[in-house]
Amino acid sequence: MYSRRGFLGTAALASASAVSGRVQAASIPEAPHIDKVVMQPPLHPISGPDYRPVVTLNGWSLPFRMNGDWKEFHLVAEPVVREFAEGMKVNLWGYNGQSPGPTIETVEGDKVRVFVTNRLPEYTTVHWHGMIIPSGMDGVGGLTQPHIQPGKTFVYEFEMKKSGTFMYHPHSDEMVQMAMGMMGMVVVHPRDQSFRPVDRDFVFVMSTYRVDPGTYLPQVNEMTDFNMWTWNSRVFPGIDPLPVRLGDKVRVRIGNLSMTNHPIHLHGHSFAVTCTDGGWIPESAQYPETTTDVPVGAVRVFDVLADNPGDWAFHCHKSHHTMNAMGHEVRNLIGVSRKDLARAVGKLAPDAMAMGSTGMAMGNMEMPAPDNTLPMMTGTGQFGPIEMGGMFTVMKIREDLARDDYRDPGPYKFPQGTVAYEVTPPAAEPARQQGAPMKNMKM
Ligand SMILES: [Cu+2]
Repeated sequence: MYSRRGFLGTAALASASAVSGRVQAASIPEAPHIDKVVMQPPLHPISGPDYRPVVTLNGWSLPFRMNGDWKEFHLVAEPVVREFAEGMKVNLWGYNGQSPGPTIETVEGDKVRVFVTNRLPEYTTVHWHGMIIPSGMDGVGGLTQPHIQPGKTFVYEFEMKKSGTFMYHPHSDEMVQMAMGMMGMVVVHPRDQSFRPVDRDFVFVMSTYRVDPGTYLPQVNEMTDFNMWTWNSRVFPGIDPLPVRLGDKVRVRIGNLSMTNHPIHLHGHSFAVTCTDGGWIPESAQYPETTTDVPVGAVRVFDVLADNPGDWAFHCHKSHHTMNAMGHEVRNLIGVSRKDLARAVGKLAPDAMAMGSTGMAMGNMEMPAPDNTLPMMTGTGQFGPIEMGGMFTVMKIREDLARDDYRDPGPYKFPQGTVAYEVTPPAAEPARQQGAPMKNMKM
């Protein structure tokens, strides 16, 4: 990667002809750059109205600077390397060192100026999904603006007319650029701090990739057969947990820029969807759920009272989406006699291993894999293998968390006597006579 100093110099030079008359090229703000894959601490506002900042799973919020009464951000579209989970790195396109790009966090009524510098090998634009802005700022290449050529910088200027949760992504060679991971979230806090305040506020965007085992680049022409189901371009066990203090009111903002819907499910609680990319849902229209479907090209935000301590699975309910690189060519062998199968296969291939006749539970038996891919089902909890992948993480609700502490609190210490347990069956087989009266049962 280039150094920050070198980058700023060339960016200012390259963009001199592209910026509008209202802004001088010399005044382009610094473009912060992060390539860490863990959630960065919330970015508390340094000026303007106060708000409780969001945290981005495995990501960060983009710092801004004030220029008069404008909030100025600088996005740099560029190739990045993203680790999906330990053992797998993928060459993606993103913004400011990461894919997805940083969350852009502002306040309702803010005047926002976003500089976009293109460091990709092809042109791009940025579209502001769900935001009410002038047509010429909508970022649809060819329709509302010229495409941003490589090396050039464009400026988007608009007022944040309404609060809520929105997304950004290119509207320029869209199929390729979205399949390469170019996307991010926009959070606009209400100007009135008493409007539906929460204690913790998480945000992430869902995207999917097909990265064949042993390769490092997504297949951008893939339409349906993806094998990497990601939250912020991470898969279990690489997705950050959601640490929550017992009793906190928690907001989770979920964007979907993948090519299919994801029914997102939280264990141990019921929640209400309070906001979409269209705006806040009136209280009278909210209802309790434990799973909410997030359609393609949409945002769903739910609020939940974290009143049940523990380690709570939080995941997409399509079971194929909680797996990593999975071959779909596997035969279904459930119910097939393992002995017969082993004998039949053994004749053809003496070294073959018959497996999966009682399901696919493999426990710790991870087989040797090609370079740069991930086991289909993986991860270990305090009681053994978790056997998940893809869109799965854990909301960790603890009594003893400090207010702004987002560090992983480790596994839950279950109070004695609260964990499902094994019983020892009686020594003799219980009688199972059909229709026999209970009193005749011999124990
Ligand atoms: Cu899903």
